[in-house]
Amino acid sequence: MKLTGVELRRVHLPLVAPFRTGLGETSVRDALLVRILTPDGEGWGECTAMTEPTYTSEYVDGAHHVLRHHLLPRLLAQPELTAEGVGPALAAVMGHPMAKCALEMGVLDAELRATGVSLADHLGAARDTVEAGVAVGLASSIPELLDTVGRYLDAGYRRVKLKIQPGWDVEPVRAVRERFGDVALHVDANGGYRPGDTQQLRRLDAFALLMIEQPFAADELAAHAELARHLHTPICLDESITSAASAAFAISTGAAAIVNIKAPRVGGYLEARRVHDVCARAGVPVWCGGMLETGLGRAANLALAALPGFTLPGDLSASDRYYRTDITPPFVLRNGYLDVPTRPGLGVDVIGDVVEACTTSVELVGSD
Ligand code: OSB
Ligand code: MG
Repeated sequence: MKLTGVELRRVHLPLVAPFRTGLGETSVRDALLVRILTPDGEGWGECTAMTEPTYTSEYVDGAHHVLRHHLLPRLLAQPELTAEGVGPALAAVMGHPMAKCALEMGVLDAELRATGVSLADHLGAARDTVEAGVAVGLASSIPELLDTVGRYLDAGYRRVKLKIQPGWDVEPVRAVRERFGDVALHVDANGGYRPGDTQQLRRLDAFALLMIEQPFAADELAAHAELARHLHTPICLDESITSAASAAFAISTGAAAIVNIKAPRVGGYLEARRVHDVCARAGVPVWCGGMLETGLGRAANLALAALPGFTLPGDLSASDRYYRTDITPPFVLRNGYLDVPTRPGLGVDVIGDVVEACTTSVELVGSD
């Protein structure tokens, strides 16, 4: 396949409610979409970098720049391209996995649409529905938190993840346990604790949590392994896992008993499948993380989450948990599950009018 051009498009989508974590607050998703143009048809990808570089070092303006000036020239110079070839074609550029993921996703969509294969089948999906979980941000009070969690449980979500930070941990978890009983519950700290906080984290052992996600900074692998020796609650790593190799190493050191797989964080859906394979061989359960994606990223995440090793519910929620109007037909909950798209490629089409209406900039980069 020869690329004839790539469109970079920024869209602003207001969230139905602000999402607050220890990293900051998001109320509008400033998403960067790529449209891959080929003589055999087009494909869409989504770059999930956030507005600010607070989750990892990537952020949307930086991703836009590296795509425009470093990644697209390399990709467009390829005489022939396959989705498998995207990673190697971009390997000379260090880092920027979310920007790279968007391009590989767009090429996968174009290639699989042209050959009539769904992303789920291509990756090796083992199921056609996926259990839906929901991530709940920091709240301003316990009553407000209980109200939010109650509404999600009423909607059918099968697992709740609470964002925590020092000063907002044991009390909110206790309150949710007391009110909602043995609901599947876990917490995510986005690296907000320090190794000296071990005694405080041990207090969470009283609440039968499924896991505690990323208590310490991304590079604190030894500290996570040490914490695991003092905690009954399993430790899950998110930010620390940047590739299949880093997953294998984290598991071997005892730093990760569970892995959150986000394709954008590891450079694409093909590397995400390799992370899944490494974890499956080690007997480590995985689940699919989210980045407040539009329907494009959600479609791809559902395909990934249908692989056999994804044995825990992910941060995969219905479109209406994020957006009043999504850029694809909305994903809806059915008895707490979401359908895995079955049509070729990502299996979803963007709605032209909606995309146009929320576009803030668009640039077409040609092959010469
Ligand atoms: O840590 O999983 C995280 C969103 C942005 C950056 C980091 C994270 C998140 C989420 C969102 O938790 C979950 C979702 O998309 O539903
Ligand atoms: Mg996380």
